[in-house]
Amino acid sequence: MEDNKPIHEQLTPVDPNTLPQTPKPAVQQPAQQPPQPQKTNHVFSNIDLNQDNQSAFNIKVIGIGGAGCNVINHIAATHPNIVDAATIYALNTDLCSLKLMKNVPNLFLLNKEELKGYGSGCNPEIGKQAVIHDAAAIKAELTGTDMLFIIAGLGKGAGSGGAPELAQIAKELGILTVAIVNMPAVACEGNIIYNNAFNGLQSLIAYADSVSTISNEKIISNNKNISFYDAYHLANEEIADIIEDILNIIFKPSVMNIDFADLKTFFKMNKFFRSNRLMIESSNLNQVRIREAIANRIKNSFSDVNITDCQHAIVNISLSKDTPTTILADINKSFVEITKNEKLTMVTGINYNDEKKIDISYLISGKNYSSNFDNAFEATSGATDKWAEPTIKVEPVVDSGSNEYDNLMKDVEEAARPTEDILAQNKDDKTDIG
Ligand SMILES: Nc1nc2c(ncn2[C@@H]2O[C@H](COP(=O)(O)OP(=O)(O)OP(=O)(O)O)[C@@H](O)[C@H]2O)c(=O)[nH]1
Ligand SMILES: [Mg+2]
Repeated sequence: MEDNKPIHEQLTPVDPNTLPQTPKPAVQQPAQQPPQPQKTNHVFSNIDLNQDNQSAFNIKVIGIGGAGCNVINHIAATHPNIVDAATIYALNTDLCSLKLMKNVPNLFLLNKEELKGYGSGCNPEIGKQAVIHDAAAIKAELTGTDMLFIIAGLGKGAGSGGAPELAQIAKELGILTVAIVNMPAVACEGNIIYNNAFNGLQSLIAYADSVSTISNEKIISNNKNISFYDAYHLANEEIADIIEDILNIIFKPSVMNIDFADLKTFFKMNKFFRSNRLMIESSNLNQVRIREAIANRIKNSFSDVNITDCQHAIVNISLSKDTPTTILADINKSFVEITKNEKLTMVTGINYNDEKKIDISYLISGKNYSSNFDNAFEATSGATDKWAEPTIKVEPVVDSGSNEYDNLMKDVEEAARPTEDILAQNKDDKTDIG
């Protein structure tokens, strides 16, 4: 009997196609996702690292007057880093001075129409009027500039009168303006030149954000028997180095970076500054050695800006990779001791070098300038740990209320022919100056 078959044999095989189909669960469609970024190519960046420096910042260096032009000529010949980073200009009322320029692309003869390239005859008023005459062209050229360096020797016409006018134009355009000027040696050039320089400096500090003075007198007394050529060469080199160090801060990235904004704050807050660079061997470093090195560099620099009690320092340091971290505190302590200001703010930039040395370039603020540099930086008892109070001297060498001053001013008026006379005379002169 069929029924006696074991159960499993009673079952007839079933064709699976005949079985009713259980509905398959609907395949879950993924929710609509926003397109996924492609990890491999995506970058979040809005800068172009290949952009050249000049287009990142618009920086100009203008030399005005004979000394200013000489510095620009020196920069063109010896400081390619400055030429790469900034546009350089030589401006003068004196055509002969401009003819001496080599590889300075921008040469501008001030008030060419009326002065005819004859110069300003030691008369600052002529220098001033020459810039005013060409103010529209200068303004157009300076528009869009981020930072302007004005370089001049103060004491005669074009520089003393023209540099403050340039600074005024730059100020109106909102340009960060830094002037580096040579002050004359009274012993070599006399009181008239010194008074012109003093008045020029007073006008300049009214408009420029910050000014550094380089003293020709200090160069001469620091280097007895130096030749005239070498003295001016040293001054020109010191000015070029200051510009190069500032441009390095703007353009050279560091691991601990100081930037354009730090510089802007520094220059906006401080009417005077001085700047130098120095190198210290990195072996056997200690705070005394560091302070001695910085103090000596300050003492030997040609600036006569008084830094006692100053508020700010910007210090850019390149050090070997094994330099201990204590170096920063040592440098800070050194500046505090030298300036005698415990509240000194030091903004520091750090980079590395592969040599056993520490390169330091610093900008240090000054409240004033002191023509009496010997007193200002005379160390007491032969050591540089104590500093004598400087004699601050921001006044004409002759007291402005005295008879001596009145006589001096008469001399000045006689020595410097009045502007109108020169302009009138030049008007009749038909010399073609090209
Ligand atoms: N360091 C340095 N200082 C200079 C140089 N030439 C002149 N000086 C100084 O700068 C002062 C001004 O001189 P100049 O720049 O020649 O005068 P200027 O502005 O051209 O004036 P004018 O010739 O009257 O238009 C002088 O009294 C010197 O003390 C130079 O080549 N280098
Ligand atoms: Mg001149």
